[in-house]
Amino acid sequence: MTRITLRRVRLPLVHEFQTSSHAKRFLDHILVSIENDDGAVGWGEIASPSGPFYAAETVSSCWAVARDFLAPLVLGVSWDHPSVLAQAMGKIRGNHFARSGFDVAAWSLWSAGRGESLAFSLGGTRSRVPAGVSLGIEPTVDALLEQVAARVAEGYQRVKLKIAPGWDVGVVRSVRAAFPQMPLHVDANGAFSLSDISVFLELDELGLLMIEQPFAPRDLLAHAALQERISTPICLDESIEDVADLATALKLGAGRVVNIKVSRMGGLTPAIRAHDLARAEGIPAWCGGMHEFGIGRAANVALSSLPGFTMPSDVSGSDKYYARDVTTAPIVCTGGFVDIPATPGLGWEPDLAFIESQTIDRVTVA
Ligand code: OSB
Ligand code: MG
Repeated sequence: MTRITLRRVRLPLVHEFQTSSHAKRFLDHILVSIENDDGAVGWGEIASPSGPFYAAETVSSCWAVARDFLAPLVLGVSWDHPSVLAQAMGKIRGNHFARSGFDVAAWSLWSAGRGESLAFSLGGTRSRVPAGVSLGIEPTVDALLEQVAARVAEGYQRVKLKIAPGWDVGVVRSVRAAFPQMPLHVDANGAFSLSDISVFLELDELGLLMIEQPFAPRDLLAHAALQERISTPICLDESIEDVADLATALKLGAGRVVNIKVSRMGGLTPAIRAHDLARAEGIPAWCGGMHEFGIGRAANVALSSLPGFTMPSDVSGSDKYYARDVTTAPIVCTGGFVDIPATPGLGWEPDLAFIESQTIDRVTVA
């Protein structure tokens, strides 16, 4: 590598997104571009939330770690496969969102250099990804029902609802009543505890595909205890930061489905390992998202082409979040599917002029 550029890019959200912890109107993500000795450039995205509410990282912490530790490390490693770079980055503890941006950039560069699509390079077997959509907490149940109706009309194959204490069984029951057959699941982002077990016993009656991350990320025993009491599969998200976490969770019976996120795992390389373990253990997997801009979203689409992703992934079209995305063409969801590009590399081209116009901070490390 000869040069690495980090750009902090701000895009407005078309619809405010509210979770159990916070509300967002715009997002700042960090785009990572790495340039090799031949002048070829690979792009990745650090899609950390701005605050430390989903994971410990923030955009600012990612910026500092990327500039001061990851970029110098990556410049000093010679690698012939992205997994070699991932191994070298393993020297840096945690900071998975930051690492992920570099890992995706390496995979983009490598697959493009071989003339292969990113999905093919990763071992993907699918030509299109079934798309699910994630809906935040709305001011009213009616507003949520409107959102669900709009997404179902667009063809999304399953709907996930964010829940939080007070916005739980009642809301989910209303959505279920209006859409009796729709594949539906809920995501608590760890906002409950075992003392709320009655909420989950009631949710267990609503025919949900899964209940995502009911309890605090590190509390695998609480998830195992709940899974013993309910028949709806528990899906872990925040709990699974590496493959060892997944192995431990499965051994404990803490869940029966796994959401594999490129960002949370620290990149495509560890995400593939988690996929391989889930598949070997017969655990259904799907690819989660972090409201990625087009570059991170393209990586999610490519990952979702692996055979173990047997459930719809959170790979909405760009238009669900952004009026204009950072790629020259947006990622589109048609009839409930996102097509996997066959063109070499990431499959969507960064729109450099637009990216520059939205850049609020930039640094080059050489
Ligand atoms: O828990 O899956 C989550 C977004 C930010 C933080 C946490 C989560 C999410 C999503 C986004 O659900 C889904 C998407 O990117 O489409
Ligand atoms: Mg989640």
